[in-house]
Amino acid sequence: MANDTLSKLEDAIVEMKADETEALTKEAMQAGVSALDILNGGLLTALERVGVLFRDGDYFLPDVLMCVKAYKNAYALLDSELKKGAYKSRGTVMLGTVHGDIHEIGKNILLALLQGNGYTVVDIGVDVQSAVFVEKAKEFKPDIIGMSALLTTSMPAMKEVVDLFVKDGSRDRYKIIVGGAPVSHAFAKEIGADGYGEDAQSGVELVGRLLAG
Ligand code: B12
Repeated sequence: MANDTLSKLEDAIVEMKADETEALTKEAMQAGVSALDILNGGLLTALERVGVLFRDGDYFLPDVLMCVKAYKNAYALLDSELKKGAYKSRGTVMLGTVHGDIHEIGKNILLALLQGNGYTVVDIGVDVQSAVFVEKAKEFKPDIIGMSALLTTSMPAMKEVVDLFVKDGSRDRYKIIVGGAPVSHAFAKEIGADGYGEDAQSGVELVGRLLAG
């Protein structure tokens, strides 16, 4: 029954039925499915399918935007659940999507899970100029800085940010982590980042490990 609702929800996102996703999400929540399971088993699986349709030329950008709208209607109901957790800040994480890149869904999921796990999160947005990461770090004094990139063309900006911290002399004050579909462990190492998370849950675990020293 719950699985059936999740697969209907997945289909509704892929089929751009924004008006149906809210009701289906509520239905799954009422059936006792956790927000994280709805996210992983309905919303993210839908976006994966949308990605394949887009890559194969079956969907165009306006279609993807309609799917994202349908996704957002569902996600809005899960957001506050994902952020619920014991509060007493375990540390501050600053997150941003690098310059040239406006993809924000992954960053926002990581943000919600980090908040739900008791971290204070500062979101500096998308398409963030490299120098702005350094400026904002001085302002917010995070323990960890997380960068997201979804485009192979925006990945070099991650190295630019790390290099700017080195040039500024403040590299050792922060742990820097990276993520996003095209990013990898090897890339993180190559650019001098302190870690890579392949999904939001691994990101939360990575933050925990880095803060534990
Ligand atoms: C939705 C989407 C869009 C939306 C974005 C809406 C928004 N508000 O974010 C719109 C329509 C705007 C868009 C635009 C474009 N897109 Co687009 N988009 C996608 C799509 C379908 C889904 C991305 C997504 O949100 N995935 C779901 C999230 C949850 O996954 P995620 O971001 O990877 O995040 C997870 C992990 O990676 C990790 N994570 C992410 N960040 C971080 C950070 C840290 C620190 C850590 C630890 C972990 C972590 O945790 C997350 C949760 O598990 C992908 C295809 C795909 N399947 O990936 C294409 C895709 C990323 N887009 C692509 C392209 C080419 C574009 C455009 C250039 C298209 C165009 N011709 O204009 C533009 C670029 C605009 C720009 N300058 O950024 C390509 C990229 C190809 C490449 N390798 O470079 C893809 C792969 C599609 C494809 N198959 O060709 N896009």
